Amino acid sequence: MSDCLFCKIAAGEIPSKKVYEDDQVLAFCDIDPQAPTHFLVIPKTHIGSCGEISSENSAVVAHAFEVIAKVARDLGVTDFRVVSNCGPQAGQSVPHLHFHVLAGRDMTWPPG
Ligand code: DGP
Repeated sequence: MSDCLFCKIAAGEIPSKKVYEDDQVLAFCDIDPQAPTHFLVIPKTHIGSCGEISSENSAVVAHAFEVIAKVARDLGVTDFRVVSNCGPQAGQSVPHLHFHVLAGRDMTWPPG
């Protein structure tokens, strides 16, 4: 999508601090970190949110979770939280599927 912020980051049109990249996904540091480690993993293809995951596109979602585990291992992180906000009421501000990965501090439950 031409007007999507994360599509532009995936395409390299907007700079980001990358922690991992391959042909399917990009992982990069969140601009407003909520924990000592806070990166986002996005599919390079546009999927609006978790609500748009289907059998047609779920392979990239599975791959994103492999990448989450790999990046966590590479960073030496063993305890972490994965969050995906779906829709504005749930706190989604960027309408391109992304998984927050947060680590390095105690987490509370339930999330606010
Ligand atoms: P959410 O609110 O769940 O849709 O998460 C969107 C996240 O994206 C939020 O934590 C801040 C981050 N973010 C927004 N704009 C940018 C940007 O231009 N660069 C980076 N690195 N992160 C961004």
